[in-house]
Amino acid sequence: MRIEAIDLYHISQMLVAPFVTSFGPQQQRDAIIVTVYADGLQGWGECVATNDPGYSYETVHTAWHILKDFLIPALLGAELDEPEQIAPRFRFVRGHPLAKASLEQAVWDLAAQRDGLSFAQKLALPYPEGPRQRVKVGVSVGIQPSLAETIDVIAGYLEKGYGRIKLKIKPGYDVQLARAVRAEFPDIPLMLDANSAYTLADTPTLQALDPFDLLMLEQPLGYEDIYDHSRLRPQIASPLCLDESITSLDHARTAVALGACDIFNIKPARVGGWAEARAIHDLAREHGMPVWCGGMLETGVGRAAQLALASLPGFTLPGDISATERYYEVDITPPFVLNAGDSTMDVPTGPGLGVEVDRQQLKRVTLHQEHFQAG
Ligand code: NPQ
Ligand code: MG
Repeated sequence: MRIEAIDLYHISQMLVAPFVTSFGPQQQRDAIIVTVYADGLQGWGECVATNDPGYSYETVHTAWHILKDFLIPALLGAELDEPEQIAPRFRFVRGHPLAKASLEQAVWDLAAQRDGLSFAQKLALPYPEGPRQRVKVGVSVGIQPSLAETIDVIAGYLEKGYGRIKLKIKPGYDVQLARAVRAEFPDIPLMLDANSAYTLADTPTLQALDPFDLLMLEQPLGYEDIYDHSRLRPQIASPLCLDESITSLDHARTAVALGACDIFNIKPARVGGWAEARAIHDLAREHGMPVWCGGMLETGVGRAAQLALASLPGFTLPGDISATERYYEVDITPPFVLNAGDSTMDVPTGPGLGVEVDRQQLKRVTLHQEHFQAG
């Protein structure tokens, strides 16, 4: 494949409800949609960087800069056979995994189309069992204005058929939240995500979550920390999951060696792409650790690729992948829906991502676009 041209679209969509985490509220979801053209085909990718450097240091603007000034020039005109060649080609740029992953996603889409495979089939080539056809999913609930509203919101999602609830917590909004939710819903699969809002000094608070039979506690400590998590883990009963601090296979190996966690949340964007995400999945599998696919409030373009990743055999826990209506009233792809009977979503089966982008809608939500052509 010769990479002939690339388009970037800075888009902005309203969320159906504000998404509040320990680092603040989000009402408007901006993202960058990427199109890569090669051999008469076009591949789509999504950069999940946000407006603020909260979850990651990357923002829509830093990602645009890194894409435009470094990654796109390194890709235009290149001859590539497989998407696994992208990460080595981008190694001259340190960090910026969210920017890198967006182009890698588009190249996976291209290569899968070329091979007449779905993204999931292409990713699952190393595994004799192939990809799953549907994947277990759950919903990630932001911090609500009150406990009563949290209970109502959870009840609404359970009614829609979601079989796993994740709640965001922060200091002062944790133990009483878990107690209230457990009192109302004694049996639901429930997990909490702190997005790095605590330190080891908060160990007593984190221990006070022990009685609530959590599926896991996600990223309680520093976003770059692995060592303190390894010290916390034997002191709490809740299985410990790392998100923010696993930004590469190297970090995942360190976490395994230190015994820092029981579970990985794998987000391809956070680790610089689907090849690295799959390698972390393989490492976890070798060590008998379950993994699940995290979410960044993706558009349908990103959601299709999340579903492909979650179809790999080691993704045994429900992912943060929800129906389109949980995020957007109208999206740039046809809506993804929940199979309410078993809290699953179907993995797209068409060639590549297997979703059609609605170009009219893309145009409507685009703030700024730029075209890059091989010289
Ligand atoms: C997590 N996501 O697992 C993240 C983090 C996150 C679905 O829980 C704007 C857009 C703000 C995406 C804040 C979920 C965000 C964001 C947090 C993602 O930690
Ligand atoms: Mg998280």
